[in-house]
Amino acid sequence: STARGSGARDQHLIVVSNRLPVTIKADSSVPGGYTFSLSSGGLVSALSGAKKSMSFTWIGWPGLSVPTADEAYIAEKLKHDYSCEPVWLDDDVADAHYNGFSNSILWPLFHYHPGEMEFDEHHWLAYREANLSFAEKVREVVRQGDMVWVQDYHLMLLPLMLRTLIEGSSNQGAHSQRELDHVRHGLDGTSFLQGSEDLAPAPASAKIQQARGNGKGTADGSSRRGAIKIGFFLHTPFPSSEIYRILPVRREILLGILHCDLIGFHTYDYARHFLSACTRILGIPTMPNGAEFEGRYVHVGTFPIGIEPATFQDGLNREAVQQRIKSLQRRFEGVKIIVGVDRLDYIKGVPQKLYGLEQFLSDHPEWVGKVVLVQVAVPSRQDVEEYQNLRAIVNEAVGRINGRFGTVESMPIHFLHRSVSFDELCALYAISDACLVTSTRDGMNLVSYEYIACQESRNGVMILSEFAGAAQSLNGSLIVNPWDKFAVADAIQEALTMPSETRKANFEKLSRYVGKHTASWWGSSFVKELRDLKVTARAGGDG
Ligand code: GDG
Repeated sequence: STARGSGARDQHLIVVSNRLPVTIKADSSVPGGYTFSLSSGGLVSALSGAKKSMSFTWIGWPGLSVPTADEAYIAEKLKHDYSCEPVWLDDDVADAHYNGFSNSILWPLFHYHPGEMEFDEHHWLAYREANLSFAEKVREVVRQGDMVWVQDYHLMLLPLMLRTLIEGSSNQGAHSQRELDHVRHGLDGTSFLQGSEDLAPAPASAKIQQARGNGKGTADGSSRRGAIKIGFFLHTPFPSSEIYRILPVRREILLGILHCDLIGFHTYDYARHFLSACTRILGIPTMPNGAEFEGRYVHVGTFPIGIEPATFQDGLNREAVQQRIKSLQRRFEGVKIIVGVDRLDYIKGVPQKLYGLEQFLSDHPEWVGKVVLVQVAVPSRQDVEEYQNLRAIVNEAVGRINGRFGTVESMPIHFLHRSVSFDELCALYAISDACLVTSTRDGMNLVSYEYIACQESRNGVMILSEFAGAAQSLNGSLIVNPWDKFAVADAIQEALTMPSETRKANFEKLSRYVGKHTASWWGSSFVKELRDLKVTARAGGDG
């Protein structure tokens, strides 16, 4: 197990993400009543590298609610088998935190969809409450000298809460009323949340009530300062400050992460947007690599995430996948294949992709019947209204284009509104002549990396939106503006007719990049930078 041993204290890493990397399912046929399986994903593989060199604990929401009587059993299994610690959230808090504030406010805004943003004070209160539950779990687990690495937009208040709960108080059991008020009210004490007492009933948990009752004003503001290092990584874009400042709680969210020692983004642009938001909204001094905040230097850096290409190469080497590749090749003989793999999310620009294909087929009727788009559209966040609307738009476009260009023998679009197995995904990537990513905004976009990892023998063409973070790194792709359907159509034509020497030269550049900038490289470079940072002690400040 990678859990903290009782022997010599090595560096210990605590990773905090909204979801634990373990899928738990109720199953009455197994002893204990639940099955557990490790999820696959970028973060899991990114940390597998770090796991070897340090002990770690992973804190997150287990993704389900269970009868209270079962919580201890699940927690024990998670801790023992996966070094995980669950944060239990009430269903309504979990829903308002995840579907509400995270996915209906921060997600659209960070992806330049302010029109989709629905600000709701109840969601904001739930966001704070969920962040506080995470903070209390970290406080239980953390020890002096540990590093805490917070992941993503669901937990942007956590760094502030950790400093307050863990370092701001001399007594771990009780924190000052004033500090709690900071968390409950506007975090900077000046926002509209001053009046939050009067809002619709806050989903206040027993934990918060208890914490409020316990507040004895015991902080001395000094003894535990610098006790832990805190890092934060944002997996989405950070938008231009002109968009960001729409957020009613813009100050609170910035202050939330400014309590970190290191803040990471996928690209230099996102880091720059964050820093200029700090200057314009909070008026704090910034430099290209960080900001000064309350006597502490907050380092800001770019850490482009990647994949583990070996996982895909291993996939392709499996006999079952080779068989599947052969059978798909027979099925699509004489036909060029374009692949698309996206969560069905409005940021992925699936309608734009379809309009681009439609334009291509209408510009180049000679290709009708000779090219197909295989689009995997994984259902996502179906509890959020915008996602339901998107589904209707996409269904309509697929129907229209297939109706317009389809023949008795073939349809231009093979649309799968579901997920496919990892083996099927590898096979699909491998047989495709091009991959089309038309995100209107995307923090990075790992699908483009995965396609390249599967193109050793075919050297297919990567057509990539200029609005995906990956466009900054994947030199050798055809970069397009997805809003320009003529440009998308031209890129498809260029991809399908590109000479093999050009494809090979592009592939080699791309493959070198993907092979070097892996997920574990990302994870270890962030952790290393956090570990090596010299923390300048905060001035006595507000203690
Ligand atoms: C967020 C940011 C950033 C998809 N369909 C199937 C399937 N997938 C897998 C892909 C890929 C992953 O899901 C999607 O990753 P992306 O990076 O493309 O996009 P998001 O989910 O939006 O991720 C993004 C990322 O965080 C990391 O920081 O790059 O910008 O939005 O791995 O393979 N996997 C399987 N079947 C499917 O049907 N097995």
